[in-house]
Amino acid sequence: MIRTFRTNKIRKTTCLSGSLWEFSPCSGEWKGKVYPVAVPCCWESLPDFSAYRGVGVFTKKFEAKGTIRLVFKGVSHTARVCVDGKEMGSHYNAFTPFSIVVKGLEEGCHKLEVYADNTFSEASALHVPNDYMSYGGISRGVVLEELEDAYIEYVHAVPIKEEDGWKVRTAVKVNSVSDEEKTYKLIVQVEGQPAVAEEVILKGGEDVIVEKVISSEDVEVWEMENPRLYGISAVLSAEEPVDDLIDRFGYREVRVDGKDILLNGKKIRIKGFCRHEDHPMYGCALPFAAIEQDLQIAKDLGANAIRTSHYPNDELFLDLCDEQGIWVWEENHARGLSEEQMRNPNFERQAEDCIREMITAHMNHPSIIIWGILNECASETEYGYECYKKQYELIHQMDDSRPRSSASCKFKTDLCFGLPDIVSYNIYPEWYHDAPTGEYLADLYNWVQTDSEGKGKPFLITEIGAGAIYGYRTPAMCKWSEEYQAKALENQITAVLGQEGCSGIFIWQFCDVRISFEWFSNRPRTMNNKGIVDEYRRRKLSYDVVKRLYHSYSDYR
Ligand code: ADA
Repeated sequence: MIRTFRTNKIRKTTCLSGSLWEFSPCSGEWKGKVYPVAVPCCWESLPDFSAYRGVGVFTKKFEAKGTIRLVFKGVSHTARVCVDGKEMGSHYNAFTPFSIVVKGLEEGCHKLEVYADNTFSEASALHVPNDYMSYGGISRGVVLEELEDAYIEYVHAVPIKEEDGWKVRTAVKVNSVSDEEKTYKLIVQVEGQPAVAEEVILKGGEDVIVEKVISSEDVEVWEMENPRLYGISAVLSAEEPVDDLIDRFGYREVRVDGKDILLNGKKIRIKGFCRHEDHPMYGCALPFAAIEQDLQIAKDLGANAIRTSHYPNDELFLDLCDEQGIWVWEENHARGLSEEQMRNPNFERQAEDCIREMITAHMNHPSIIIWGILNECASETEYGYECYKKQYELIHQMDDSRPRSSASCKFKTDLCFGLPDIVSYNIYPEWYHDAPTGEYLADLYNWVQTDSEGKGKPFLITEIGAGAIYGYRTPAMCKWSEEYQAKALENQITAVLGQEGCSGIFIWQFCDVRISFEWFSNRPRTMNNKGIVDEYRRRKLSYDVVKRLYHSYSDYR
């Protein structure tokens, strides 16, 4: 399963994931041995590979003829793709999609080999030993598309609210896969509105972006209480229809007004969780039902928002958030990189590629209300400042319809608060230090509002929490016990949601997650144990505390 709805009626697509492939490790004790595996999968889920770091090859046979496009929603973390033994392309980063066009295939059976690599080296600036696991494998869906001479890469729809009503800014990217110049008709239609037609002259091998602003009438806005989604379709025709693409979007406006974040004009109060894509049975390759179950649990807890810490998520998750009116902070991939790590020669390109791929793929999701970057990176140094600045500018160039932020842990030394639209902090009073949350937070907030360039901007707590080992209960209420975590969260949530001027909270974190075994810190079980549920989604004592508190605050301020 790739999306929760049908994306093509003309283009022929076959889902290559959701079936058995062959997997073989390229090094180690089991080198060359062939295992059947259900893709998507992380090889850590296979009994022989729970700690394999290296390269592994996934093989699948497919039938095709002519020009095809192979779409990969996520390969962890570096992919090299071969068809019939010939290398066709490569991609870095587990958490963003990519595609590869292969031309001139003879009719018949062909062999696809995907070499996935989860090793750490200078070549990988973002996947580094860290407080979450970098798994190996084809962790998201794979689709085979049969193409004619041109195809539609994306159809973007950005809702714009003006005094006289709603409009949609559309952009359709059409790519030629032929050697000849051809003329096409492109028809774009927003559900219920008149179709817009345009002639497109496409030179061989080139691409064009066709932009239009479409006025909309009788619009229902997308909001938590009524997450109304609209379809947008693009159809490309020559004498006959050649290709199409269907997507969804929502009419909603998110903007910052002084210290408030406004959604459709209402001041929101975020009651959220930071969530890693992680599961003990599936690694980061969560099946659809497991993703939906996480959302059910989050909603039961009274949450209205999820932060996709610390990378772009599977689109199935975003589809479900769109459908259920859940707000999303989506961020590019980076956690806790020092200035030295940001000086890795690959850092800038890999981080910017991640932003480009994230926004291009996820532009239409109404659930995404904030773009985040560079969680806890070197925002206290001059060099770090330049990196933050470039990345914020890149986001703004690609999408000026959403506010931007980044989760800082640099306290009063952060140099970057002049750059984002929202000031966000990760803080751990009552866990890494014992200061009472209320006093600690008030002091930080006052500093931001008086002495920093974040003055007058909205303020969010993007992480707060405490660790608890599932099942460890003691009347001593010491750290790592479920009792301590429950008490700490009670104090933390009450203080954050009671702080004047604060737009909300993302609890760290939804569930316990596996960390890279190479990363050593105060992490019993080689897990980050700050989940409200453990890795199997079993409730800790804090569950009822969070649920009571989250349900007691309204979604708007
Ligand atoms: C940081 C970081 C998280 C996690 C958390 C913790 O703030 O952003 O990824 O490591 O700390 O558990 O300490």
